[in-house]
Amino acid sequence: MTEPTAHDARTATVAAAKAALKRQAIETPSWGYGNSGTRFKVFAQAGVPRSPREKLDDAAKVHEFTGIAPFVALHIPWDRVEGPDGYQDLAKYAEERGVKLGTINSNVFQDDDYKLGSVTNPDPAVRRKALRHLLECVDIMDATGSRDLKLWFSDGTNYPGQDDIRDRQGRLAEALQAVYERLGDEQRMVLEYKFFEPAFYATDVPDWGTAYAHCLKLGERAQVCVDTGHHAPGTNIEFIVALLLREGKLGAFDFNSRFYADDDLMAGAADPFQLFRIMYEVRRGGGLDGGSGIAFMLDQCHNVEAKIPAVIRSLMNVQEATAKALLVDPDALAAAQRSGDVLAANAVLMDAYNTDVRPLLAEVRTEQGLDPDPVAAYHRSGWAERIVAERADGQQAGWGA
Ligand code: PSV
Ligand code: MN
Repeated sequence: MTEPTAHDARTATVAAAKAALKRQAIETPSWGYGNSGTRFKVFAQAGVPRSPREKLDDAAKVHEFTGIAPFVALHIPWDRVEGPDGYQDLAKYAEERGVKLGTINSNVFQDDDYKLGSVTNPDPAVRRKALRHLLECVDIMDATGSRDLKLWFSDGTNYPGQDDIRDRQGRLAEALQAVYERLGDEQRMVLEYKFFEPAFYATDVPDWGTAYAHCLKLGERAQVCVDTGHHAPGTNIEFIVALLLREGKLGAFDFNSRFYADDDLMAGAADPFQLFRIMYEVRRGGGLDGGSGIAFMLDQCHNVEAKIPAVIRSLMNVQEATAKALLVDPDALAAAQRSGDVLAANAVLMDAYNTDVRPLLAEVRTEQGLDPDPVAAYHRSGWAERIVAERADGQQAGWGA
């Protein structure tokens, strides 16, 4: 038998990368299809959905052209539907269009009562109201068949002394415990952190450490959600990813890009190299293996760009970062690291990052019966023109700000 050559190793890496890329699934957010903006202005766009169903129609188109977006995340109350079977019917509607309802995102940040916080509010009546909403979200998960409940709290304080920081942690823990106890065996909660805004002095869940500490106490079905836009500039997000994966506590991603604040720009737009480094740590920690349990999701709004092509572009950016991460040669990297060859180790990563993976992804899509260029295929499809004509009347959906 002849020794395997470098060429054989490369062929095996590419084959494994293709298989992983074909398994990849990324949820798209219902709110990414609706109108959105900054606190200064929400710009309306022609053809924007007027209902949760129309958002699903758009999401289904995205999946049709990319093949990697089979789930759609809902945000309650932005996607509230009425009637005893409202959510079951919505789930059925989604399935008829080739997608499924995914993560249920709770919203305890857009009600006057929450001015001083939701689950950490000093007023027990407000805390009860917030908890009722979170439990209602689990009822909705039962109806939709969703696995994950996403929890993000805008809670925090603006001024030193405004409230007792320590007590607020206790109130938070109490609410999380109540939600955790309500979850079904197959359901999970993913706790998202964000270090600033709308509270600017002290945020109650500011970082991965706080989220991790709460999740650890709760148990296995409580996991941390990393929103890539929620860190201070310069934060090494891939380190957080590596650590959480190692501890079995990385439950979900909200992908987006951050230039200055929060999360409204396309994933991979601001810093594709950072996205690659994150995806490499995901791969290294087994997060790309089937059954890893990580919910990969976009959390973006498209304020000035066309929404559906922007969602498609974002998915392609995540896909490209993933493909590059999959091309890292683990044996060469490990050998360089073991021998302390700093430059060689760095070169292994950079070689993968600098590979043009677009031909590989075009091949993957062709093998899956998709158009190799999803954006062009979308533009050719006539969907954009159709929704502008059909959705001329009525109230466009927005994110409610
Ligand atoms: C908060 O900034 C956040 O990232 C949370 O995930 C919210 O639910 C989402 O944005 C709304 O877009
Ligand atoms: Mn988020």
